[in-house]
Amino acid sequence: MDNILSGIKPTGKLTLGNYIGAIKNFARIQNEGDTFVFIADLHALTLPIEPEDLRNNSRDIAAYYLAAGLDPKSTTIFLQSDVPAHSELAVIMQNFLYMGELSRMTQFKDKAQKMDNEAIGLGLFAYPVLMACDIVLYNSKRIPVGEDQVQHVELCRDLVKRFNNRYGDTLVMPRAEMVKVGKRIMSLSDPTKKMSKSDPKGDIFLSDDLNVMRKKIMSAVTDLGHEIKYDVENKPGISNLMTIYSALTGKEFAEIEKEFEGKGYGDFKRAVADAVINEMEPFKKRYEEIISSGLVDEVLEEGAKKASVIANETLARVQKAVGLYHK
Ligand code: ATP
Ligand code: LTN
Repeated sequence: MDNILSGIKPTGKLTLGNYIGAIKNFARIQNEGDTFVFIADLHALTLPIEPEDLRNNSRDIAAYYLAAGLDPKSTTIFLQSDVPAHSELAVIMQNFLYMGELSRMTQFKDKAQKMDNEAIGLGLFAYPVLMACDIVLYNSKRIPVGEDQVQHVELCRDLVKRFNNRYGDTLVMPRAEMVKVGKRIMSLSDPTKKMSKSDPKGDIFLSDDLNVMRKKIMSAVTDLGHEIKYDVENKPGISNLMTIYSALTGKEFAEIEKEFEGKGYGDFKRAVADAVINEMEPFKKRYEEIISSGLVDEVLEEGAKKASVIANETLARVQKAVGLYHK
């Protein structure tokens, strides 16, 4: 069975995009291999963040993982910063990814573009180096992510190839995989933009009250016309709502089109809101119970211990391969 690994950076409140594109899927596939799901807290430091927010966001993500059904018995859940091998490996691997390719990363270009050139940290530029280390440390073959992260996994593949060519078969080749429906949930206020926790316009947050979620869906931007039809080009708003509805109910697009034949946007939005609330109500309840139970600390402590074993093995293998003395 192939090792599976993914992570989320605790930069803000999680969105319905994170839930559909990532978390819900992690829980679905966790028993298909040795699964590692972590909180990329070191990655969250690549943009300015208050210490208190970073701490709270990290704990929140762990609780959401558990609430979504990730089972600590089958999935190793941990904090990236609790496993020092990530940072140690990054210092080695930064020599095998190049400035040219790092500067072509879409995520870097997008984030850097919004910043003053003088204040872009080296960590933001080197983000994919650390991410590649996250992946290779666990001999991971399957990397479930949303569409925006595929480019980073591709770069990790380049690194693995380069490293193995130079030093022999040391690292396992990973591959990104995405959910069939929902790999890129769009903003409800601008369905041409990704729903993103760092650009919260048009987001549904997992922490929103259920009635706020309903309101946001009812006022989502829709398109000209009145037909419920999947057509991303001409009907980006309705197509996005159909994607959310399909991801949560398991219904195919054709089935949804049939269900709402002759009905209007209002009827459809009500059904989408019901589907979201159906899913979120028990999920949020579990989250509340977990947050107040003390379970998070326990799970993270156990997870870091388990993760360290395999991470340290890989680190030692790499140190030896490159010729670091005494290893
Ligand atoms: P940020 O805005 O801080 O860059 P984000 O909301 O894009 O964050 P990440 O932490 O980058 O979230 O993503 C966590 C996981 O959720 C990744 O696998 C990412 O691809 C996925 N994801 C994020 N946004 C969406 C979305 N709108 N639709 C589907 N998947 C998503
Ligand atoms: N960059 C990812 C978070 C992340 C990740 C990883 C995902 C960090 N390391 C390794 C998959 C594998 C993000 O922004 N979601």
